[in-house]
Amino acid sequence: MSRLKDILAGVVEGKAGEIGSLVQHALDEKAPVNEIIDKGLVRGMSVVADRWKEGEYFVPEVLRSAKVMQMGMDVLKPHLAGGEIKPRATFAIGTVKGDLHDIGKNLVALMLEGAGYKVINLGIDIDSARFVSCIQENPKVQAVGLSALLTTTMPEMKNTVDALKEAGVRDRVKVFIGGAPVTQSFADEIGADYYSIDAVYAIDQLNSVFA
Ligand code: B1M
Repeated sequence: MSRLKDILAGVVEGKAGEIGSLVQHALDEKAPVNEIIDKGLVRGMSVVADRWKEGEYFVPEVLRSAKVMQMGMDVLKPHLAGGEIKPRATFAIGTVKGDLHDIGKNLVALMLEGAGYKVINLGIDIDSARFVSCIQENPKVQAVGLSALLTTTMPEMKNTVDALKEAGVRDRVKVFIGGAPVTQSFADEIGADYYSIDAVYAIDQLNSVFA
């Protein structure tokens, strides 16, 4: 669908003034919300990631595109919301300490909301104590998601799992981890319950736990 290609191009080229109406037009034309995300916004951000890798894009271009992608997601948000339905479960998510990347984490949060979960989005640079206090303060939290995009911040995932154990709350929650450098073997090594390669997979995993 050419509208999705326009959305993809809008993210890549950072068209802040146009993205909202492009996404709205796609919705008006009954494009499925997941397709607008996967084939438009997320695919656009993958192109941006490739250009960054190739040295064609620098920080300002990447930030501009990230902002445009978020603007597109904001238009979709009401169409993702689970409404008044009782949430399947409460899920707390954050990017671990030292890590400021939040595009993928926010995407996971938004898509889980859309799939009927109550999501507590803690933000970025979240230390293990904050994850612990979130679980202690919110007895309904049944799952926690940790995001890391840097190899240097992955150890913070282990610190967080260890801190949950030390605080005696580890058995109350399922721990999900994700982010570009994270792997299943790393999840096994640090004692996380699930490794989610992407947002769609995270939804499937949570749905299998909280059927
Ligand atoms: Co950064 N950065 N960055 N960056 N950045 C990477 C990650 C990098 C791979 C780029 C590269 O060099 N090729 C590299 C990391 C190298 C490494 O450690 N191996 C890198 C670096 C080095 C850095 C800095 C150190 C650069 C510098 O300053 N010298 C710096 C670090 C800042 C910090 O965090 N302390 C930095 C800064 C930035 C920006 C601020 C410019 C910007 C972030 C803006 C923002 O997030 N608000 C940025 C960006 C955008 C990227 C790239 C280009 C794109 C990341 C992204 O948003 N992808 C990235 C290159 C790349 O990944 N190829 C790169 C799109 C997003 C939808 O995918 O985040 O993978 P992703 O999320 C996916 C899955 O991973 C998964 O689901 C998501 C959706 O499907 N997932 C989860 C993620 N979290 C999950 C949690 C879950 C489940 C699934 O819980 C249940």
